[in-house]
Amino acid sequence: MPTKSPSSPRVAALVGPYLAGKTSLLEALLHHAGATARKGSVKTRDSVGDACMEARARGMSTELSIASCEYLGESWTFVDCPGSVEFQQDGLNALQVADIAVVVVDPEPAKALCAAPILKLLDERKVPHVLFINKCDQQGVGGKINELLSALQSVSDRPLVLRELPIKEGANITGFVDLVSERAWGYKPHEDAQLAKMPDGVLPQEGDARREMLEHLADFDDHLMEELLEDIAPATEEVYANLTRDLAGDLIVPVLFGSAEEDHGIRRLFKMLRHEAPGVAETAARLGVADEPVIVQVFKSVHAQHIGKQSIARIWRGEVQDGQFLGPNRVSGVQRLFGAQQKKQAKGGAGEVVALGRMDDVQTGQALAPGRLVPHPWPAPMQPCFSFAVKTFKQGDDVKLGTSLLKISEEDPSLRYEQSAETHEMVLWGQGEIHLRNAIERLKNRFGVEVKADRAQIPYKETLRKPVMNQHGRYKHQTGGHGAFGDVYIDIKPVARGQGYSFSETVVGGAVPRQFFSSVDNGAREFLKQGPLGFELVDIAVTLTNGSYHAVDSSDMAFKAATRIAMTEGTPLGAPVLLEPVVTVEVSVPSDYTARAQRMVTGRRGGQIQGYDAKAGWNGWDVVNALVPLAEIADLILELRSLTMGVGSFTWAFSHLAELDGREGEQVVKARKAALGAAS
Ligand SMILES: Nc1nc2c(ncn2[C@@H]2O[C@H](COP(=O)(O)OP(=O)(O)OP(=O)(O)O)[C@@H](O)[C@H]2O)c(=O)[nH]1
Ligand SMILES: [Mg+2]
Repeated sequence: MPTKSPSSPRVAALVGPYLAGKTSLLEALLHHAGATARKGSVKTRDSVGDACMEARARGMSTELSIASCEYLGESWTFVDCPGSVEFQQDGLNALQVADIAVVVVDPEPAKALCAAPILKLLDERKVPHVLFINKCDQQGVGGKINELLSALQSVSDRPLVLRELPIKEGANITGFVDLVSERAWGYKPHEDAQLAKMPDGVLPQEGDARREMLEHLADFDDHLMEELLEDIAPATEEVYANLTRDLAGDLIVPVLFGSAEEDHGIRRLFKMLRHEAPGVAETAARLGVADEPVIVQVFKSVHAQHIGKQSIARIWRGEVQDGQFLGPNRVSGVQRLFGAQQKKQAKGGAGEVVALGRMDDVQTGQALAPGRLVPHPWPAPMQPCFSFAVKTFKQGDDVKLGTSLLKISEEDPSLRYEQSAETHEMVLWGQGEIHLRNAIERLKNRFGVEVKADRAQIPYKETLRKPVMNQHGRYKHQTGGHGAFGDVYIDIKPVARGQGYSFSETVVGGAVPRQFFSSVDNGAREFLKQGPLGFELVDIAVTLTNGSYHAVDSSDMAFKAATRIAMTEGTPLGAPVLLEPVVTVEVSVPSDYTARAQRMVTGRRGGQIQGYDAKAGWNGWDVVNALVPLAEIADLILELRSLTMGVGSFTWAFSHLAELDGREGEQVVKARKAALGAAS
């Protein structure tokens, strides 16, 4: 092949299911490029990726790791993304700036389904991607490769195009034949593969596999199709050109294999990326990046200790200098990243990934030009599906908790927090229990805030089922000097769900002077905060019908107090009933799991299926729509994931309040009364 002129720096995101070997692959790629003197390992906790405390402690990636290196005169940045479904957000954001994704998968056919969500997402967003089947050093992998490929094909909408044919000894893989150059290579432990003679037994298979590869390419190229029909061998250049074009257009998914641990197939993968991955200009065009001479895209924010905020950005076009104004801030430091290490540089050029210092007003997802923001679409963060109420151990830590939560949710937009107006708890929302426990560890490790976590309370409410008419309330107080006197008769009536509270009066003859109407209204409102069952009372109409007053002693306070007395005595007579929030849930699962997902929903108290349908644009997936009480979705994600090999997910939204009586209702009220008793 003719040597290509060095292209601008490119970005590859390493994605794929949990523990498939992405961080190990990063290590292997960096070592192959000569960027590390010694190859580290996730096992010995000295890999370039996963350098943060939490990842090391858990033995899994919990946030993205970025490392830039040079390979054969070209610059590459790898973004190693966590595989766990609970830590997906960083990967989703990295894919918004990557030229290509390398989907690392396990060679076990039974685990192919785990790659389904990421493959769907890449197709949906049209991100060019290749598959790297890792761990091919494992015993017996050679015997499973065909089954694996068909299992993977069943979860990919795009055709998987095998680029290499494994050479096997027994059931083990010992090398490969490159299907473009048709040369055979033998693996050597921790060294580059060596050119070898093509084993005789492989030749017929090689011919078939190459033909299959060319047929896939010919589906998108008439010239190649004609050549195949006429049995003309296409020129190697033409095959490469097709591979490059089809990859850039996300028409095909080339498949390579190897072992990150043993360094098998790493050079092949790297060279494939080098020759075929699109560059920054093509990616910017694919994503519709605005036509600005200088424009960068922030895809990750970090609050590093002693350094302050850093905005990690890809430079789409132009040059970024230290000290220049970008967006609303002046850049204070341009750093090149290599895992935990940073190297200061004066500027960054198109294609590079750099950390920009002190961009305090910039958020992840923003595109920046000198001195201003540039509109650029950015996908909304994942909706949280799991929560904990968090409370500091030390009382004085509350302010620190607030600022630290802001920082960790800036770092990971799939974490959210809110001070619940209803339960007054600080609620931390995220993608699952490990995600939240990890966030809590981060609060401690990085910001020194220790919190305890509990299941968040459900914001129950209550209403009345029967009207209470003509309820009397009288407040009379005499302690020398001015007395206090208020006297009211009110009707308390339930209204339709969702209508809220209203006040009216039908007082005749000035029995209660007009100026005290609002006192009665406010007295009732105050009472609503805590009804007879201990929760907010909703959907109630209060009417002041009658009363009396005292020319001197009546006051706003006295009428308020009289109303409170009427409400306190009257509402228990109105058959109070608990109301619980019910949410609409949209469960997304592969069709094989639809029936199980439906059973999971109907197995929950009050769970009602509303219907199910094919998931738009997701061939082979369904969505199940259901109504489920909020209390019943607290751990729904845990059950759904364990039912579906981790690939099922759901979104939810508040629907309505529904009456909760019977034993469940009684238990809630009992617990509430006990809590209120303990607090008073
Ligand atoms: N046999 C074998 N094991 C491997 C290979 N690559 C990775 N592993 C092992 O697989 C496990 C997970 O490796 P990681 O590199 O952390 O996987 P990952 O995909 O980055 O994991 P997450 O980011 O947490 O999803 C570790 O125990 C590795 O030693 C390989 O090529 N062969
Ligand atoms: Mg990892």
